[in-house]
Amino acid sequence: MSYETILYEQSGGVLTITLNRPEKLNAINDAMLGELKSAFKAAGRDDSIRAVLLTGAGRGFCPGQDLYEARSRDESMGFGEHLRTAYNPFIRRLYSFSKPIVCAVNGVATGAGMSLALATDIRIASEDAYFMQAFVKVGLVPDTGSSKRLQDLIGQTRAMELMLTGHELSAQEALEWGLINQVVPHDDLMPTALELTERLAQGPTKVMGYIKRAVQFSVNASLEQALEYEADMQELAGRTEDSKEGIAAFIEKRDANFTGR
Ligand code: LHQ
Repeated sequence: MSYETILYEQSGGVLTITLNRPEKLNAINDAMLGELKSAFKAAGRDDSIRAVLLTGAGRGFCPGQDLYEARSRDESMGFGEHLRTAYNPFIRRLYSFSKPIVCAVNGVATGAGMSLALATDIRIASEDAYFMQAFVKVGLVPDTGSSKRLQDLIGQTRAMELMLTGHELSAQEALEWGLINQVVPHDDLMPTALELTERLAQGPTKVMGYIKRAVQFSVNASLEQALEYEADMQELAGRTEDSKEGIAAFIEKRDANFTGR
C-alpha cells in the first residue's frame, strides 16, 4: 500500500503510523484523512499487527484541519457535512479500533489534531509538545470528539476552561491534569513510546480489544449495565487461546506466551 501524507511502517507486531506533512505541522487535509481511514482499516484486518504507534513527522504532531483547504472548499459543503461525511466515520473507526494505540505526541497538538491524540489509548508526550483547543481561536466549536472525550478525561471544569480560552497546555500541565500518561525528554520520546508499543504488541491482543470495549461502554453506563457488559466481555475473553495460555502459565509458574488469538 502506498501513502502520500502518512508513513505506514510495520516492524514485528508494531505498526507505526506517522502523519507526514511536516511543512504544515501535519495539518489534516482530505488526502490525509482518507489515508488514515484506509491505514486503520488495513491495520484492523491484519492479524500480524498487534499494536499501533501514532506520531507526527517534524516539529509538530498535528494542528488539526488544514485551514487553507477548509477555506478553499466548495461552499456548497458546510463544515457540518464535512465532519459528518469525512471526519466522523474515521473518528468512530479510531474509537472502535480493537488493538492498542499509543500516541507519541512529538509537538503541538491542536484542534482536530488534539482530538486525534485524545482518541488513542495511551499518550506519551515530548517535553516540547503542547495541547490547545484552538477551535475557539478560529471561531469554531470543538469537534472530532473533543467536546466529549476531553471532559471524560479531565472533567468538565478544566475541559470547559480549555475550550473557551484556547489556553496552551504544556506537556507537563497535561500530565498533571491527567490528559496524558507520561512526559519525556524529546530525544527519548520515540524509544520510550516504541518500547511500550512493543510490549503491548506481545499482549493478548483480542482480549485487549475487549478491555477497550468494556472501558468505552462503561463511560456512559450505569453500574448495572457495566457489570453486565463486563460479563459479556469476560465470556469472550475466556474463550480465547490467550486466556487459556495465561492461566496455564500462571499455574505452571512461567511467563505467558500470548499469540493474540
Ligand atoms: C497550518 C495549520 C493548519 C494549515 C499550521 N492548517 N496549515 C474544522 C473545520 C472543519 C472540519 C474539521 O475540523 C475542524 C476542526 C479543526 O481542526 S480547525 C483547526 C484548528 N487548528 C488551529 O486553528 C491551529 C492553527 N495553527 C496555529 O495556530 C499555529 O500554526 C500553531 C499554534 C499550531 C503552531 O504555531 P507555530 O509553531 O508558530 O507554527 P506556524 O504557525 O508558523 O505554522 C507552521 C506552518 O504550518 C505554517 O506554514 P507556512 O507555509 O504558512 O509557513 C502554517 O501555515 C502551517 N499550519 N497549522 N491548521
